[in-house]
Amino acid sequence: MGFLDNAQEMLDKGVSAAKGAVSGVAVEQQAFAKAFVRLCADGWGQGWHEGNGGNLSYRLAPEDVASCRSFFYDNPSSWVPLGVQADGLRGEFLMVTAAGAHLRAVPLDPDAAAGIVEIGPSGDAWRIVWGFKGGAVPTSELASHATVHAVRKEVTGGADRVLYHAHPADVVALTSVLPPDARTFTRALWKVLMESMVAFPRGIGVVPWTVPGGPAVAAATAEAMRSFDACVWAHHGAFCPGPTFDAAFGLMHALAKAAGIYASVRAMSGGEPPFSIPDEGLRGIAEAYRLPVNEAFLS
Ligand code: 2HA
Ligand code: ZN
Repeated sequence: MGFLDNAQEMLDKGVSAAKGAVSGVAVEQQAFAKAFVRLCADGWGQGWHEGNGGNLSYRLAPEDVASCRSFFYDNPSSWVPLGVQADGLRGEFLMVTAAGAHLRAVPLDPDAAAGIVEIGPSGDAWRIVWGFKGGAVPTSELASHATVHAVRKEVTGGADRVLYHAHPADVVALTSVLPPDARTFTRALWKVLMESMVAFPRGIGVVPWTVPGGPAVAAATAEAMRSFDACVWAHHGAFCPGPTFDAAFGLMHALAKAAGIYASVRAMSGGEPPFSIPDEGLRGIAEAYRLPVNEAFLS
């Protein structure tokens, strides 16, 4: 065997050793879990997560499942009914925050304040395969997360993996001023801040007041998420999806900022903004940035 053959063999061995090492990285140290934790810390920093407010989920990619599987519990929990039918999620794995967990605690104890559930082969049940230490269970909004993940997986061809629920104060405040109507809400935000159109060109859906946690809010949110970029729950908060944690967080941030600007303009002027981006200006932004704009909301 010549020197080069030997070098190649050593290289191959090195590569397979490195692959082995990657599959041995603890769940908390894997890239998706670190990004999950970072979003929780960032959301807390924004003031969007009073007490146990808000929750987060991530649909694991096949490579994430492969690199986590050796850390999954030998004996997963028993199957628990999801309360909704999420056919598109059969056999998928979701990392989600725990019910009652404070998002600020996720960076301290990711395997107690969050965990991974497997969705059963019938799409109507879940079981814990990692995390949720100390008797924790998934977020009370798991039904909404699962239903919306199934819809976003379908409408984005599998691209969307993150779903973020937060309680930004100005977004919630707006739902006590504007009617629970997607067109009114979207146009109000588009017209006071140029970036709004760029961040949510398809618009913001609004679910009128509904008791959270059950199948009714899950169905209404999933319906809104079929066509809109994000969804607001009246007198409660917002749901933002995305292909990455940064995208979902950025969308929530843009929505919160636009709502804050609209709220301060109304406070300053005592009513509807006296000056704002005209309808032809909205169309101009959509054209300049080639945005998949919701034409029905342009005028
Ligand atoms: O997890 O935000 O909607 C607490 C909530 C419920
Ligand atoms: Zn909430």
